Amino acid sequence: HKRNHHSVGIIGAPFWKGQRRDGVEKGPDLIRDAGLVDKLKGQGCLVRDYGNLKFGDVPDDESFGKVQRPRAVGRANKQLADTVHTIKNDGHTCVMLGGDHSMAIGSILGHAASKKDLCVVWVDAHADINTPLTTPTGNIHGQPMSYLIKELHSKIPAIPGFSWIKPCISAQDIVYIGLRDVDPEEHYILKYLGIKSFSMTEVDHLGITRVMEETCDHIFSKVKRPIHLSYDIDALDPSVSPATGTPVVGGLTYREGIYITEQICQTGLLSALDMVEVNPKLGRTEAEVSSTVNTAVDLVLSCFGRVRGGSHAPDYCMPQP
Ligand code: 4U7
Ligand code: MN
Ligand code: MN
Ligand code: MN
Repeated sequence: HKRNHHSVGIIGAPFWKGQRRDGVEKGPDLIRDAGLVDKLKGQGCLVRDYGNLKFGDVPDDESFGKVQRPRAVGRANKQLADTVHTIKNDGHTCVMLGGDHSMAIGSILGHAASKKDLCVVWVDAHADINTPLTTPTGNIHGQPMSYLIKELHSKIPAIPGFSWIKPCISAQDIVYIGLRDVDPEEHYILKYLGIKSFSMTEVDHLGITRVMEETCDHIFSKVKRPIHLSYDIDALDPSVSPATGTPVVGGLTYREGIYITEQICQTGLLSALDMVEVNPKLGRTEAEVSSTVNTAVDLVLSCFGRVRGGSHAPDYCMPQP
C-alpha cells in the first residue's frame, strides 16, 4: 500500500449570478462545515484551504440579449481563473467549491493556463453547452461549455466582460456522464461536434463500470493527460441530492456517483475538480440539505483516495495483548 500522496488546494467560489435561485453561494461554507478539510487530512491528504473568493458589486450589468449578468459572471470567473492557476502552480490538485456551474469557465481556463493538454469529464444532468444565442433561460450556468470549446468559437458573439475568455478545449477531449435534460439546440451541438456522452440511457444500458472504462479509453486514447472533473450535484438523483437549483428525476444513484469518483481517482490523473450547484435553500427539510451536502463531501473524499472497502495507515500496528 502506497501512502496517500494527494496534495489538495481548495478554493471556494460562492457565486450565484449564473442562475436565478439564491442560496447556491452558501455551498462552499456548508461543504467545509461538514468537515471536508479534516476528513481529507484524516485520509492522508495534504490540504491547503485558499478560502473563499470575494466578489464585488458590478453596477449596470445589463443583460446581453438573453444572457443575464454577463459582466458579473465574466469578472468572477477571471478572479477564479487566476486563483486556480496559482493553486496549480503551487503543485496542488485544485478543488473548486461552488457556487453555480458558470464558475466552470474560470476553473477550466485557470487549470488550462498551467495544464495545456487537460481533458474534461462533465458529470451532470445537463450538458451546459447552450451558446448565448441558443440559451432558453439566459442563465450562464447552462452555457459554460460553449465558451470553452474551440470548435464553437465562431458561434459565440462578443459578450461584455468575456473578452479575456479564449476557448481552451477540443470537442474530442470531453466526456459527459449522467445527461437526462438536454435542450434540442444542445443536442444538436453534441451531435454536430461528435462529443462523447453517456446519458442515463447509456448508464442503464452499459452499467457504470463500462461507462467508466469507455470514458477512460476515450480521454486516454492518444496519451495520458490531466483530468478536469466538473461535478454538478444534480447529476445524482434528487432522492440523494435534492438541495439543488435544477433537479431532474431519474439520476445517478449514490453508488454510481461514487463509483465515478473512485475510478477517476484510480487513474492517478485527477488535476482539478469542481463540486457545484449545492443550494441549501432548496432543501425542504434539514435532512434534504444534509443528504445533499454529505454526498458532495463523500464525492470529494473519494476523488482523493477514500475507498468503500476501508483502508489503514501504512504504519498501522496491531495492539499487543
Ligand atoms: B446546470 C437549461 F434550459 N438547459 O440552459 C439552461 F433547461 O449547471 C438548464 O447544469 C441548465 O445546473 C442547467 O438554462 C445548468 C434549461
Ligand atoms: Mn445540472
Ligand atoms: Mn451543470
Ligand atoms: Mn443545476
